[in-house]
Amino acid sequence: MGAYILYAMPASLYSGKARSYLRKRRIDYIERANGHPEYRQQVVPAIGRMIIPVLETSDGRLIQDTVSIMDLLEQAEPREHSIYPPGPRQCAIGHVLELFGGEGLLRPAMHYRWNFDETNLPFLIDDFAGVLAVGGDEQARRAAFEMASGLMRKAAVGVGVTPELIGEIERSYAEFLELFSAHLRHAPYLLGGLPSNGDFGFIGPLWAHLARDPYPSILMKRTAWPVYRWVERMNAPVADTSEYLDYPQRFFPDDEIPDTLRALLRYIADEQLPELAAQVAFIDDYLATEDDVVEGAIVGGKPSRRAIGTVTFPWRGREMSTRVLPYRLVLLQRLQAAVAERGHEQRRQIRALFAECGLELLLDLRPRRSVCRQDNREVWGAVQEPFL
Ligand SMILES: N[C@@H](CCC(=O)N[C@@H](CS)C(=O)NCC(=O)O)C(=O)O
Repeated sequence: MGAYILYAMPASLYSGKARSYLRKRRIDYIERANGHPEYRQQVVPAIGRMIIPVLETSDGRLIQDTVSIMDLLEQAEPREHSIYPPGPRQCAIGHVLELFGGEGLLRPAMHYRWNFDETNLPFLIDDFAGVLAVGGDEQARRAAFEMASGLMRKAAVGVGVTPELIGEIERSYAEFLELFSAHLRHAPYLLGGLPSNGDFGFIGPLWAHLARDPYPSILMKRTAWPVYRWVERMNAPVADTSEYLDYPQRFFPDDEIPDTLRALLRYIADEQLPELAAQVAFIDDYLATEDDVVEGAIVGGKPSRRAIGTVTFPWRGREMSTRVLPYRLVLLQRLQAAVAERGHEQRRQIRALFAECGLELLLDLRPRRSVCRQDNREVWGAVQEPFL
C-alpha cells in the first residue's frame, strides 16, 4: 500500500503508540495534526467524534483506535515477525502489557503532565497551540490551549489523579520505573529482542507524557536510564540495541517469561486489577438496569461519551474513584480470545503463569455483555455469562 496519513499530535498519548508502530515497522506515512482542516472537515464527521489517532489508507479508509490501526497494518504490511509473539504465554502477556500501558499508565502520565505547571506549562502551551491553532495569533493559541488543558485536567481526575492520592501515585510510578529498568537491563524490549504489542501499549504514556514533558522527562532520565533508552529505541526505525551487543532480534526463546518480567506483572496485578474488577462489576450492574441496551447499540448512547459512570475501589491501601470505560473490555476480551484459541495444555500453562503473578482474574472477568468495535465506535455486543 503506502502513502498512509496519520492524524495525530506530538503531545497525544495514543498517537505516540501508533507512530512508534509505524516507525518500528518502517511503514511510510505522513503525519497531519488535528489542527489540519482536513481533520475537522472530513475525519471528525466520519469518525463521529474528535479523537486521535486516525489512520487514513491510500484508498481513503479511515481507521480509529490504535488496536485496529495496528491490526490493519499487520495484515496490509506484513513483516518477518508479527508484533504478536507466537508463544502462547508471551502472546497472552503481550495483551496484558498492552492493556496496562494504554490504561494503567494513564495515571502517572496525567499527573506528571498536569500537576507541574511551573516546569511544564511553557512547553505544553507551545505543544498544544502549535498544532491546534496553526498560524493563529496569540489569542487563538491561548484559547486552543485552554480548551484542551481544561478537558485534560478533568480527564486526569477521571483516572484517579486527586490531591490526596498524588503521593501514592508518585510512589507507584517510581516502583514501576525500577521494575521496568531492572527488566531492561537484560533485554531491549518487554518480550525479548523484538517489540510486541505490549511495548506499543507502554510507549503511549511513556513517550508523549513521561519522556517528553519537561518535569517527568528529567525524572525518567535521572532515575531510569534503561527506560529512557527504551523510549528512544521505540521511536527508532532500527533495532537500536547497541548496549546489548548483538542481541538476537527475536522474542525470548521457548516462550520464556523471565523473572524480571514476572516481577513487573505482579506489580501490574496490584496496580490495575482492583480497578478493572470494579469497572467490570459496575458495567455489569449498569447492563442489568439499563433495559434499552441492545446488541449493536453505541456504548454511552453517543460516540463521544466514553465513560458510563464512576466507580470507587481499593487501590494500594487507599480508596480511588475512576470513570468507567467500557472500551477496556475490548482489550480484556482480546486477551481472553487469544487464550481461548489455544489447546488445553497451553491454556493450562497460561493459567499457571497468570496465577503465579496474581493475574488469574483477567482470564475470566466479564460482565453480562461484551463490547465490540463497529465502524470505529464502541458498541454493546452479545449477551454472555458474567464472571465477576
Ligand atoms: N482507544 C483509543 C484512545 C484514543 C484517545 O483517547 N485519544 C485521545 C488523545 S491521546 C483523544 O483524542 N481524546 C479526545 C477525547 O477523548 O475526546 C486508541 O487506542 O486509539
